Amino acid sequence: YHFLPPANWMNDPNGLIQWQGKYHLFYQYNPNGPFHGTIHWGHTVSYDLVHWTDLPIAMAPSPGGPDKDGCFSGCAVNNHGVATFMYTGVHPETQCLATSEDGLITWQKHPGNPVIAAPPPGLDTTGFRDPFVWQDGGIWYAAVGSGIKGVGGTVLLYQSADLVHWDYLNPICTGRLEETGSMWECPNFFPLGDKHVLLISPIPLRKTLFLIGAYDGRLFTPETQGIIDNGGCFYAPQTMLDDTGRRLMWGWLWERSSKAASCAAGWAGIMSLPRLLSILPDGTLGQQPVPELTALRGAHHHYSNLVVAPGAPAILPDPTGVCLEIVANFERGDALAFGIQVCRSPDGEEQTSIYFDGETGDLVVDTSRASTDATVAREVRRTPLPSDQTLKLRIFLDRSALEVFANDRVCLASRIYPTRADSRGLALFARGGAARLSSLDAWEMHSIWPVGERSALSVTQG
Ligand code: DQQ
Repeated sequence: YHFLPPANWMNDPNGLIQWQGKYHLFYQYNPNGPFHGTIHWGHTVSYDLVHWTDLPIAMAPSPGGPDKDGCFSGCAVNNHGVATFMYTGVHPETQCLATSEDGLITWQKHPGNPVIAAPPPGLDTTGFRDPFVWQDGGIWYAAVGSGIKGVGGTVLLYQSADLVHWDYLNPICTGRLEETGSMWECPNFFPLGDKHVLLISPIPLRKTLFLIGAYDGRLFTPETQGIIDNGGCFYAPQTMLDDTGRRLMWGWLWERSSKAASCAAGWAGIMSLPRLLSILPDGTLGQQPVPELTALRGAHHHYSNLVVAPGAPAILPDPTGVCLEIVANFERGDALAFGIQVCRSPDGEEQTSIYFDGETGDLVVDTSRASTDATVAREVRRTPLPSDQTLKLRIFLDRSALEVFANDRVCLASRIYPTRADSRGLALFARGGAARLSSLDAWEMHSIWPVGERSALSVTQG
């Protein structure tokens, strides 16, 4: 029930926009294989943020053009009724425009491309890509991902009256090389509540950060900072403001298996579920799955008021499966750690553990026993979870994609690759004392694809 293309390679979400009511999701796509290369923009559309319809490829590299070696990441805006992409051409990195006049299906490259031909003169940059554009007071602004050699990642601010002619203003914000890396990919910059938020995907961190702070129209001063998702596979997110004023975010869930495994499967990369962003009372970033996803709930199973004793995990008779949503409310009691295992084989040889570690105060996803395949990533990932005595887990298991939300604030996304056909069970466990499960609701999830379509995918990995 996660979006992915019918075949081949996908990476970053691009060009998110709601257009005449429908949500359009474009994405970095290689139609020539399940590996990064010959980057096009794939395209899919949804009425409800849940079900997606594949549309033809939106953009391909133009031989001889500034994007001849790839149409890299960028965004979409509504320019007085004209749908417009701003994106990066590579070798060298430049910023380009494309527009559509047929409802976002076909795209015409701007004859004046590139519209920004080089980074600002005098700046020794480590990269120059992934424009994120917004309008304020009738003026267009673009934030372009970059870095200054020897200094750190940065976001360069430009302004324009018409999206075609751009003036460089200044770096909005610059990080320290030792802390936040040398190059900030895929910036997103937007107001949220009474703050501004900057999302960055820094090289070489292989994770995405949020910075929350104040913006004076030229400079952004961060006040708080954190990791958006420390699960180890969530990268290059993009956000959009929808017609109801919600700030929605999708990220790329990259593979944690080998290139050979992707080639054998014929595809690589999954889009995260759409997440709703907010500023929490303590000033950090809140993330929740969008409410629309409840439309996928099928057969329902319910448990309440169970004591989870320390020792051997308590196996739940139902449901079993690999496409589930689970909402579990726990009270900690005197347990040191407590949570749920998913994709558990009856003998426990394969299992993925999701739990609260009361000793460190972390939400943990432990995939170290998720698979007997030694070629896939298997590890313990954690994120701080400010908690009183209660834990609300909201788990979206979708074959190899696992997204765990806790207490409506943090999320860990993982990729898991169980090998056994019977790794389908659920179990509850506690360590060091007993916890209490106040309630658990689990749903077998519907597919988002019409019956009979995309059946080729279901017989391969994931
Ligand atoms: N992916 C794109 C770049 C971006 C990177 C290339 C982030 O534009 O910087 O496919 O994953």
